Parts: sequence; C-alpha cells; structure tokens
Amino acid sequence: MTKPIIGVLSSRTYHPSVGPMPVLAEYVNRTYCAGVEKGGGIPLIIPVTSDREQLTRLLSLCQGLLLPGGEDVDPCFYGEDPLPVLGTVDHETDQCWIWAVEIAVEKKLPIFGICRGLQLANVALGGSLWQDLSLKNKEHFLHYQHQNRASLLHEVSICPDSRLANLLGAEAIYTNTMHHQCAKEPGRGLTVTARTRDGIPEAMESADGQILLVQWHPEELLESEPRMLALFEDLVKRALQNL
Ligand SMILES: [Mn+2]
Repeated sequence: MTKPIIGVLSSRTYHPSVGPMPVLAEYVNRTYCAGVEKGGGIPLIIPVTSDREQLTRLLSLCQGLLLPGGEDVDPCFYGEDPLPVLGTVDHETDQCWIWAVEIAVEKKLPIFGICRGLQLANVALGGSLWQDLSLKNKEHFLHYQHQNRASLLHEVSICPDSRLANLLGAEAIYTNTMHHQCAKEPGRGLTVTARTRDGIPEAMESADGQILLVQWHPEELLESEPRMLALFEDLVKRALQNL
C-alpha cells in the first residue's frame, strides 16, 4: 500500500558541533520522524520560510501535517504584549507555521500538533495562550519534568466522548510533560478534550476529526506507553484519504 507523506515543520537552532563556530540549522527531533514512520507514513521535513508560495508548494507534496514541539509562540500573534515569564520566541518561524496551518486547513490536510504544535495551531485558528502556567493557576502542578523525556509524570483526564479517548482506549492516562504555557481561549472549531487535575488543558480537537492536538510528547512514549502510537497511526490513516 502507498504510504502518505506527512509534512513535519522544522525549527531553527544554532548547531554547536559542525565547525569551530555554531551554525544556524533547521532541525526536527528524530523521534517525530520516527513516530510518523512507525505510524505508517513518510516524514518530509519542511524548512522555515518567509515565502508563503514556497510553503504552499511543499505542502502540496503532503497528505498530512505534523507540528512538533519547540519554543514559545510570539504573543503578538494572539494580541498580547510579552510578559516577563515568556520564553524564547522566533517570529519568522511562528509566521511560517501559522501559514502552514492555514494552508493545511484550506487543503483539508489532517493536522497533528504536539506541545508547541498544540499552542501554535490554537493561535493560528484565532485562540490564545497563557504565557506561563502560573498565570492560569498559581497552584499548578509540575509540568516541566526534569527526568528522561520517556518518563510518565502526570495523569490526564480525557473527555469520554472525544476522538482522543477513542484512539487511546482510555479516559485517563499518564503522560510526560514538558511545557510552561498552555491554551487560554480555544481557536475556531477547537474543544479542550483533556486536562490535568490542576485544570491545565492537555489536548484539543476539532469536531470534524481533522485536527488533533496534545500538550504532552507522545513521540517520546512509543516504548513506555505504546498506546500513544495510535495518535500517529490516526494521522496517517486520515492522510491516506488524501492520496
Ligand atoms: Mn502537562
């Protein structure tokens, strides 16, 4: 059977080990591409660009879109000024990813967003973010684990009638957690479908099943919590309908 191509949006970083001076590089963590492959798809890394036409051409090669984790979203994209709790942002990367979500929605490509990917997709659809969890709930749990990324730390309660609960076959599941921000107002067509007990949104989805967003990192859990593979398989299955 032909495998669908899943566009994976890249981020930028200074790579320390390719020469005497750090070099600006486009990167995607290997685990995201491995997740797409294990789910039955072919990952295609899409570089950051300020050329929307280039992005449109690249996405026309894809049947689905994966938004990985990364840095904070520039709050100007949801109409806020930067607060002292804001982390690092990259305006050009955010603009590129927002275009990618708009193009994917227009082309009816299924979207799977992880961590920053959830936050960015929410903003691209007109939603907003808490710039730090402490602004949402002063008593929030630890959501940035210090140990191995594959460790399970907090329990997430999932809405029983959601697509997410159906895919995972569970209404509560332990996940890893590596974020200091979360969704505030949901974007157009998005509903929060999972939370931790401190009220932090941990997943969102669209009613038409085209968009699935999680705040944790399933790509790191494929061995420690094998049920997470279903999220990648779902993206690939929906992408197959565009072949
Ligand atoms: Mn969390």
